[in-house]
Amino acid sequence: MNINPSQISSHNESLLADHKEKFDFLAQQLDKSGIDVENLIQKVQNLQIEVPSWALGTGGTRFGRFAGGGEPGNLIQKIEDVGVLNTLSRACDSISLHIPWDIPSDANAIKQELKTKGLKINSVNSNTFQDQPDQKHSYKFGSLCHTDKEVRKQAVDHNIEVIEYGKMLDANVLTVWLADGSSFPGQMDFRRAYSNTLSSLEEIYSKIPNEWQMLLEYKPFEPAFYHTVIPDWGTSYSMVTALGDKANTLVDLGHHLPNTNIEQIVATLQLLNKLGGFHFNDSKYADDDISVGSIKPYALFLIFLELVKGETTNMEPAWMIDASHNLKDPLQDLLQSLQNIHLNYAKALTVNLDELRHAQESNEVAQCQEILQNAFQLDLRPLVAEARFRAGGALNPLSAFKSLKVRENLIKERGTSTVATGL
Ligand SMILES: [Mn+2]
Repeated sequence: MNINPSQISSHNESLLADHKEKFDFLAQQLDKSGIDVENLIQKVQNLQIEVPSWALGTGGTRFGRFAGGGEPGNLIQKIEDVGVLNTLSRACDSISLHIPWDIPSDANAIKQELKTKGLKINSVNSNTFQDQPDQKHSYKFGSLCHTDKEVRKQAVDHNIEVIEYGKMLDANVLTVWLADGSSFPGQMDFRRAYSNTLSSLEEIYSKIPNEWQMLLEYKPFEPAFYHTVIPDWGTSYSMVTALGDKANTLVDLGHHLPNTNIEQIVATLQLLNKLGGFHFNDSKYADDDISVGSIKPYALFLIFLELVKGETTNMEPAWMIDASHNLKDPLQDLLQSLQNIHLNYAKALTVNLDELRHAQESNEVAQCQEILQNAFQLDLRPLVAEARFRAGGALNPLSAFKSLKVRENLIKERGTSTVATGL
């Protein structure tokens, strides 16, 4: 399905007068506080978030999956869906692939489709957390950490194959997330598991092209319930530091124990110049993978504040949503997530960092809190809508999605019983 500019224009027309009134008022207020509105709009427009191929279909829980209709059944259709999202939101100009779920059978056709839709592929993800039908060795007891050298070699070879696919599609990031770990004390030797994993990663790292990054994601538990080989940022940091300059840590918001201070982790990794990537989602209890900003919006704002402070460092992290949905239409959900990312980024940008620093240096604790909460409680929705509108997007992507009957059209094209590959 394609949405053409005239459909977006007619959607915008009905909302424009109301929007202008709200935006003009907000712009005046921001201007009075010394905020450069045009610069803010530009920065919001520049923040593009990658959409992972696996977020386009209905996810499930370990108890069940309730698929919707019109889900993308192949890579071309997944690219089409990200095209629809980007046309509406102007916030996601790239798609992340998961190998083997998205093996490109015809790389040139994929590149052509990406070009037509104005999209690109930044990151490719390996998968050694499940067995594929034609696979010789099982990952039941781990992959890169496995006790058997042959299993480790198979997992290393898979990652190298993923790099090759990525090269064919002009990607520049390999993301490695491992399910490796143990569920019972004594099951695995911590030190040997760490050493085996690092040696395997070194072999993969040796094949990373010069202009690429290799990102190492951490997670404290699940699917392993006693120990995970790379449970936290410190372990990931120790490994990427040992690997070299092209290896960096990836922070997935859901990969922390409850109440972890993620903004501090972001600040520390950025200070150490090792924050390579970001997976946005939200959670209440564990790795819930629900919509960005739906549970803890203030935490999201505080994370963005640290990211904004680190903008002066030379490394631009790879931004991606990593979510999976069982209840909402996955495309509607992604539109909400993209909106919340832009909104909290914009709020963080309004913080006067000099003023904050002054309040911090003079230990004016109440003032520090006022500065942060004044920014967080600003309603910047008209500004984010203006940024999107000027970039050719919809003033209200979610209502445009509904009024243009996107899901109904996708069901008409693809049927009701489609299942997105990999899910
Ligand atoms: Mn992730």
